[in-house]
Amino acid sequence: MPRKARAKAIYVLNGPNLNLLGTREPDIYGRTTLADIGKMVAQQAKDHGLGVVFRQSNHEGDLVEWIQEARTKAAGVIINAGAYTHTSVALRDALRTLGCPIIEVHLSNTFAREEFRHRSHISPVATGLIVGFGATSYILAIDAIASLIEEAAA
Ligand code: CA2
Repeated sequence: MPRKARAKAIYVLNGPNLNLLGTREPDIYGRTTLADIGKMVAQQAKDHGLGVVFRQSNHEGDLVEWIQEARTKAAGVIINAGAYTHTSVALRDALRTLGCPIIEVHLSNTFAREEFRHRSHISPVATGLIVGFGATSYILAIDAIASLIEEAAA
C-alpha cells in the first residue's frame, strides 16, 4: 500500500525580538505573547483544515534556512521578519524562490511609524500584506492564505 502523502503546512516565521512580545512595549505591540499567537494561529488554521509550523529566531540565517525548507514543505508562508523586514536582501532573495503564497504581517502599522520602517524588502516579493492589527494580523493572514490555497486548488 502506498503511504498517504502528508498535507503541506503553513509556515509562520517570526524574526528578531518577537520572542519578547507581551513582556515589553505593550503600547506598541500589545500584551499577547508569541506563544499565545502560536496557539491562536494553530486553532485558526485547524478550522481551515490546515496544519501550521510556527517558529521564531533572532538569527537571519535561521530564517533563510526555514524559507528554503518551505520550498518543498509549505503550502504557504506567513512572515513577520521583524526589523529584518527593513534590512534583509537575503530574506527577500530566499522568499523569491518560493512557489507558494507569501503573506507579510506586522503587529504595528509600520507606515505610521519611523521613516525607516516604511521600506520593506519583503513587500515586493509577497503576495499580500497585513499590518497594524496587533495579534489579529496573524489571524487575518491565516484566513487570507487559506483562501488563496483554496482558490489555487479549485
Ligand atoms: O510591527 C511589527 O510586527 C514589526 O515587525 C515588529 C518589529 C519591528 O522592527 C518592525 O518594524 C515591525 C520589532 C519586533 C520587536 O518586538 C518587541 C516586542 C516586545 C518588546 C520589544 C520588542
